Amino acid sequence: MAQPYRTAYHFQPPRNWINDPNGPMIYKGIYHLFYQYNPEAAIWGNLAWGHSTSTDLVDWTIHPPALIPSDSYDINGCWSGSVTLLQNGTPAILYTGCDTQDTQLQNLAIPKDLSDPYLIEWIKSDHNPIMVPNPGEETLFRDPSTAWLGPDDGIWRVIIGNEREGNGTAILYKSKDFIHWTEAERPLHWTNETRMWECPEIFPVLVDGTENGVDTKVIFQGIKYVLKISVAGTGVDYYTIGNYDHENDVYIPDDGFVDNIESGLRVDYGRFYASKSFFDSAKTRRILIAWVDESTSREIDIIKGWSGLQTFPRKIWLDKAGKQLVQWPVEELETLRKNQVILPATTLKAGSKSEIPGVTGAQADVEISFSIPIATLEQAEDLESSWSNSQEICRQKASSANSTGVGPFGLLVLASNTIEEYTAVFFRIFKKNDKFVVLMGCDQKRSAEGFEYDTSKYGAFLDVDPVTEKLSLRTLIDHSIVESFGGGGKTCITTRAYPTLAINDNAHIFVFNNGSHDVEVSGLSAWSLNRAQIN
Ligand code: DQQ
Repeated sequence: MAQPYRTAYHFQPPRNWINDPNGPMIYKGIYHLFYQYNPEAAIWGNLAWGHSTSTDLVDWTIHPPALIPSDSYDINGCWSGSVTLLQNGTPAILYTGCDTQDTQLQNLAIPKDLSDPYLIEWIKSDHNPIMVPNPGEETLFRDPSTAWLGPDDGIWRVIIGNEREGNGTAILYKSKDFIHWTEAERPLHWTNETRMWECPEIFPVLVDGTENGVDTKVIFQGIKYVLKISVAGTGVDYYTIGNYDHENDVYIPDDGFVDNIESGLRVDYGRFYASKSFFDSAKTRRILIAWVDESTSREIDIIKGWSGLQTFPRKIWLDKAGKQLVQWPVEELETLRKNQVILPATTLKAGSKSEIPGVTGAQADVEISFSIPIATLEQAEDLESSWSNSQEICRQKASSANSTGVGPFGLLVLASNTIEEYTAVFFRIFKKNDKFVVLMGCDQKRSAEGFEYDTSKYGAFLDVDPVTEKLSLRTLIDHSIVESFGGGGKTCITTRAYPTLAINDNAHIFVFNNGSHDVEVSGLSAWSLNRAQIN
């Protein structure tokens, strides 16, 4: 069967279902990616830890699953978890197992042979389960994080996703030996703004203005912390930036950061969930990977025989202003680039569209930047005070033609020859109290000609001042996934698209301006991308 939606450089196994990334790490120079995997079907169930390794985060070798349901404490599924590198460098997996009653239990596994850099075989601890839920929380107790050591006491800490009395909670457990764990007096953090937290993570970030990452284990001055949570049932990963009070073992978000789905910061404003990060000691960076699910139906997944992708790995760091994370595809992606197309700076007329020629539109990497003259900015529409929610503005205003204002302008990707089909990634500029507000969006209304698989419109504000800065956009296109990075990675939107015309060689990329004012394209580079080796 033709498989136009399989990806060329986004990780996916040859067949079957995948979801959350689990326990990514680097060990003896080899990157390991585990993931929720159903070895038997293209639907969720029978969950094992699929396992792949790579030397460059681009090409991947698929190994047998590292964990499969086998014992009373995980017979109904080996669910999500994380890897911790113990003091002697031994990787230890903490994961959630489901028993026959679907009670969620935390378990430990370690490699059988530490001299094997591929860590093919894993042994489950005889002590399993090593953490059991409190009464009433049997199905609200999952996804252990990477553990970290207290600075003075040599005691391990780990957080587990939980809902307590209706509140999203990261419960804290402590252990001296990584085997015997007890629940701490208080959770690391909780909120009454959301329900169940899945896949919680806390990790340090530097405030020195560099893009370097730090090990989860390292604790010293000059560090801030990020708490990332995935809110069950919402498909949203969001995060706050704050401090970690080591004396009381609690996390405190900085002023202005909210544990709130409506107005909190999202890791990505599109289709993106259960992200997990790790410290890459080989390149002193922190890398984040997330699950991007299908937006087609279960029936279609079964027919095509697979479901789910992982994002391309992203480097993440704290923005200089300390107000948000910045994300950027790891530099190794650039080894796939070929046939660079550079277009000179040009005026993009109101109402115009022009093709970026010479690029394989189904497998591409595009970097474009715009500059908007101040006289044009002055023409921007006013941002109505009722429009505080960027997703809502995007739903209302989207990327349609004949707009009155500055934008939408940007890229039409996975576009058919005559543009009846396309996915629009765009900017729109609004005026608010003498300042300008930039909205970044992705509009899928026309992504699949003849079908209504997914007509979502995603949107988010981008913290860039168009008076003093260029508006940059980088978009990765890979057959059925589009990952976009605005403002150098300050706002990210990932989407899935299932074109019926813009398939393989029939996929095109256009630059467009549907606003009523001209804008300047100040730079454009695009590359065709080679296929990664994923087998
Ligand atoms: N997926 C896993 C759970 C986790 C959820 C099960 C998040 O451990 O809470 O496949 O997508």
